Amino acid sequence: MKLLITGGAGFIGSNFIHYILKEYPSYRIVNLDALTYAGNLENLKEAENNPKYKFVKGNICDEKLVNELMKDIDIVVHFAAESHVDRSILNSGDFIKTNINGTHTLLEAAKNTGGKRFHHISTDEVYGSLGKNDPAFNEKTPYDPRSPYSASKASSDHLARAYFHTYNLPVTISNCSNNYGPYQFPEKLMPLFITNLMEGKKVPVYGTGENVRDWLFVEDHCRAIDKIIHQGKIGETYCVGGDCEKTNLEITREILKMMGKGEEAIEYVKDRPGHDKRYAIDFSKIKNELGWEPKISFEEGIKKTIEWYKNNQNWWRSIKSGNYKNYYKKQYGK
Ligand code: NAD
Ligand code: TDX
Repeated sequence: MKLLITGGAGFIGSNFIHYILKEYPSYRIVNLDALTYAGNLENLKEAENNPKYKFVKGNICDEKLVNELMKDIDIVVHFAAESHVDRSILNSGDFIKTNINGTHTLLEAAKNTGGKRFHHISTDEVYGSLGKNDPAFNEKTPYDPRSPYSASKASSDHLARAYFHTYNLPVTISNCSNNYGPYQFPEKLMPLFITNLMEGKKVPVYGTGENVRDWLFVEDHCRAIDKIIHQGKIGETYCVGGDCEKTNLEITREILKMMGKGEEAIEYVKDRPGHDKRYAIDFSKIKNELGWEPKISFEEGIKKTIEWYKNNQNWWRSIKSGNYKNYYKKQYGK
């Protein structure tokens, strides 16, 4: 089995590559990543010398490159995206290019090279924002994206589904809730707060901190994707979640407690424009049909995550200082 993994130098993609190399040592992996600000080859140091793993620096919008790579693979697992909501609010151009045009380029290439198996990684944010007592999102929830990021991901989901219906492309889609764990770029809530506290800085809570997210440890997400690419039904969508709804303040206080800090480390800042109130996922479909459910409790996951950031200070300090961008040059001489 040969996998084309897009965006494998990012947070979830790199965790997935480590997962596959460990669980399926006979599989071959090609990692296509443009190394945007979010791509970091240091995430893949341990894979670099594995003969089953190959890195290709390139853009998923590059039709020629994508067509060439697609010829020789069995399945695409498509992670590459612009992924940060706040950046999409400041400047959405790259979100449209990568998340919509990039996904379209990959789908076209998969169609034109004999109909390659295609798994599209998406987010719960396409379903919009829930009220306090609304039932959790499921696969039938109507789309209602509310940020440029979620609108671009919603478009890519529609394209993926359209390629299944129109061209019989063997597509599956997963819509997952907030991930956390090792290698997450320190712009997202958990790694930003953990690393700020290690640097003696405050943590910026947006608004009143009452927004709710459903948290899933990244390794559990990798296991869900494993189930879907091996046993998932073609044409289907699977919602993946952590059964772990928490307000941002609850998360913040848990991190403060575990890091021996008090409330004075919180700085309440201006709210995110259009800030979605609550996300929650009903994952009964993947549980009943594929036997997946999260294994790692929040207590265990957050402990592992904080430990990882404590033990890998070079990793995040080199990101915060900007030095991580030299790694590619050092390794590949370009
Ligand atoms: P990330 O921002 O950490 O990584 C994205 C990766 O994609 C980077 O390595 C980047 O270099 C690469 N990339 C960006 N544009 C590219 C392009 N045009 N061509 C090639 N490579 C490009 O993102 P992440 O958090 O790992 O998210 C991965 C996927 O999972 C995304 O599709 C995201 O929408 C989805 N998702 C994320 C979460 C979450 O909590 N992080 C939850 C649900 C779904
Ligand atoms: O500094 C901060 N302060 C703060 O209060 C940051 C960065 C975030 N927040 C809040 C905003 C959200 O309510 O914390 C919550 C989580 O924020 P992010 O980490 O930016 O994640 P979110 O916007 O929920 O989106 C994430 O989950 C779904 C990923 O970034 C997306 O890629 C994924 O699709």
